Amino acid sequence: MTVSTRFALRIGAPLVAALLATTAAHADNWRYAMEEGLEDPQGLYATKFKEEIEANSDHTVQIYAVGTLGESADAMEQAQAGLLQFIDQSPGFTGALIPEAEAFLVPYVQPTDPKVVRKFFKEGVAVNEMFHEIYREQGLELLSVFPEGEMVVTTMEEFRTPADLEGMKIRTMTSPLLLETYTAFGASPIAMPWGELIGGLKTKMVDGQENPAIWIEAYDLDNLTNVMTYTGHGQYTTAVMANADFYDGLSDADKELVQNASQAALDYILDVAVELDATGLAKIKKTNPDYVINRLTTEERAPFQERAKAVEAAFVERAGERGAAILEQMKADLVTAQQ
Ligand code: 6CS
Repeated sequence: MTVSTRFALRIGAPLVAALLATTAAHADNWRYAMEEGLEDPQGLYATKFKEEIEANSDHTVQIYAVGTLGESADAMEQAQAGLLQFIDQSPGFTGALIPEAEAFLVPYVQPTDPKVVRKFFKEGVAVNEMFHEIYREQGLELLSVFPEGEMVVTTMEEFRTPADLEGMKIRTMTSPLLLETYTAFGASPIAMPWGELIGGLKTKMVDGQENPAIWIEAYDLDNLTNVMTYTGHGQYTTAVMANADFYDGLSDADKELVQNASQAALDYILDVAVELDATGLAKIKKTNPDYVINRLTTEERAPFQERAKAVEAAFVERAGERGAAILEQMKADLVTAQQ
């Protein structure tokens, strides 16, 4: 007879069941860090995730917004060390750690048409099936990947050709592929964390940057530059992860809770992301009527697309066969999503 059976016989089965139930319902406070504020896309996702967890369990979720735990790279170290249970970090930063994540940054592979974006992220094979194992290798359980809007370049001067970009210092996030992209596009890129960008624009350390319209409007980047240009080269993508050891240590019920909350938050953000993109642009037009908004024509995009081939080659060189397979699948997913 095992110790637990003897113990159960002594104190009675109902009491044992009650004790086990208490243990199972043990309430934890889970820490969740993100790169944005509560009103921004990452904040809307995180709030929905928190609501779902708290409505369906005794656990609580504490959200740490941008700036509260350092820069993106600092938060990632804390998540990998298990000090944070959840983290939202974008491939624009994760690419420095996981080269395959830079697939989301390769120019002219991501969808920009709002009708296509939802399908690409919701049903795409690459997004939903090919990254899980890769993030696991870095101690991360990938939960959701979602878009925040088309990438737009804001600069002091107008540009329509790679030659126009010559000499312009463009700030990028810290994934190496972004430096390669803007070098290929003709500019002089400088990688820096988010916390340095506004100061960098004010002191003229950089002349421009790229981000989606919702973010440009929310953080006043339009008032620090003169022109915004739609080049059609990318979609701002972000990803939510859990610390893998923490996730593996959860009960089956809590794993299901986390997966369900992630799914609900993903469905929600996929519905609002496209709307947010349009809202950001409309607000810029209203509050900053003199701001120049250019959209490159198909002909004007062609030389940038041509130069993007070298960026793709740099991606494959770093991310290897696995990266190449992801990129091919993304291209196929794009075609499927466009149908
Ligand atoms: O440019 C950046 O660094 C930031 N852009 C967005 C849209 N979200 C967070 C990130 O840090």
